[in-house]
Amino acid sequence: MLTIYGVHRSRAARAIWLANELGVSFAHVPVVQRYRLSDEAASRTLHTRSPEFLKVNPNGHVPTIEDNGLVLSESLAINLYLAKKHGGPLAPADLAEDALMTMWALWAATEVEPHAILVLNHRQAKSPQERDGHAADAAVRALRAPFAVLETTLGASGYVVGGRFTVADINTAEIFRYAMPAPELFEAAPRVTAWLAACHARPAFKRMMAAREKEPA
Ligand SMILES: N[C@@H](CCC(=O)N[C@@H](CS)C(=O)NCC(=O)O)C(=O)O
Repeated sequence: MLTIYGVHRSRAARAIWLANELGVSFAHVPVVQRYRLSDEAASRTLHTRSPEFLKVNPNGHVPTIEDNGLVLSESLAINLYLAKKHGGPLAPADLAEDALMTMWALWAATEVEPHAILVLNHRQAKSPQERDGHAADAAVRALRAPFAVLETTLGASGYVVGGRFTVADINTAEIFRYAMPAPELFEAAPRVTAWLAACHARPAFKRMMAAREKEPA
């Protein structure tokens, strides 16, 4: 039995979207980020610094999964594992595709996510005091090159790897989603825009987002 730890309003969304795509049933443990809770709320909510959760992931981060005794963290590694375990079109068809999917996951995590998170945080922070326009603009500038790389990659087939929708699209799309508060990046990259819209039109993504909307913001 698969258990996914982490609220939908976290990187656990990535694993939940993939599990929905695979049609794999799972138990969901909605661990909340500690920083989102007041001390009072934290005393009655399972969160990322709760002692019982730290036993599962000493890093104090979600997502984490447990799958028949395997405990795994890091959202993109979780998705690669689940895709390979269950097979089918989402999974790599051979060693070369496996290598490419690993490469794109590491690329997205290292070249894109640090900047995309800054765009999200500084353009979408709830309070204007938390927004730093200069930091957001610098992150947008840093993202122009990776957006151009993905734009070229998608030109061949419309997908990241293998000419079909795979776990590589899910992992990459979930990171590019963070950059959505920067429409100027998408205006300059029509294929990336169409690809992300197609990813977001998938029933499995919509199901995850519908559950996410029900959670407190
Ligand atoms: N690289 C990790 C990052 C995990 C991460 O930072 N998760 C955030 C939620 S999206 C978290 O758990 N934050 C809680 C905290 O820092 O207390 C991954 O992709 O899984």
